[in-house]
Amino acid sequence: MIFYDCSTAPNPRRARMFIAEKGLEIETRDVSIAKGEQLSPEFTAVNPRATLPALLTDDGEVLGENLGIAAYLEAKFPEPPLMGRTPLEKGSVLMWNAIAEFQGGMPVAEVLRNTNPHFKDRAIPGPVNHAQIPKLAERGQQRLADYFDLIEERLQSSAYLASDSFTLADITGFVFVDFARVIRVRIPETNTATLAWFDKIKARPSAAL
Ligand SMILES: N[C@@H](CCC(=O)N[C@@H](CS)C(=O)NCC(=O)O)C(=O)O
Repeated sequence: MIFYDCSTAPNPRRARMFIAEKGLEIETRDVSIAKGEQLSPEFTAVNPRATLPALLTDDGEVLGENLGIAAYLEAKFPEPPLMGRTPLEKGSVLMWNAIAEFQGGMPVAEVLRNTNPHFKDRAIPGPVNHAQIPKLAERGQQRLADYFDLIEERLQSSAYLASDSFTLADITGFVFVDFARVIRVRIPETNTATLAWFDKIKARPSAAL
């Protein structure tokens, strides 16, 4: 297998953490988004969708979405389970993973990619260029505030996002909460359950990679 990573970006970090939590060592190639290498002919020959992470599997196929990569590795290396043990847990992991991605990660991306000049005409990742829409940044700030309320309520009664143990949903949640620093947003000081959850995950060796 070959893991295509980018050390500075949040989505590849999710896969990097998942691989580390599984205790796997996979040959890794770093693709620099800052240098635009994801759009190079060399990388689009690997992943035509021009996004990271990507995983070249043992079957010679390329998986280019976090959820696809995680599902593949979970099926191939079931221990430790990171996508739920029971039917209910499996459903809950995918539900909270989607919430963390679309209600947590997406608002951060909406703010960053629609305001930062570095992302001019690159408001959406992928091979096609898209213009920035600054109004989306305002909406993103509000959505992120709502998301912090939502996970605080959940974490007041649950040790982790999807269940009582650490899962893929916590990796996604942690990575995007941490990445919100790029738009100068932090966990509100009053959200004590979220702060405790964040510190607990930050202490895991996989979070330092
Ligand atoms: N839903 C995808 C998102 C992948 C994604 O958007 N990755 C970003 C890095 S965080 C990217 O490849 N950006 C390339 C670009 O900005 O051109 C996944 O989970 O893998």
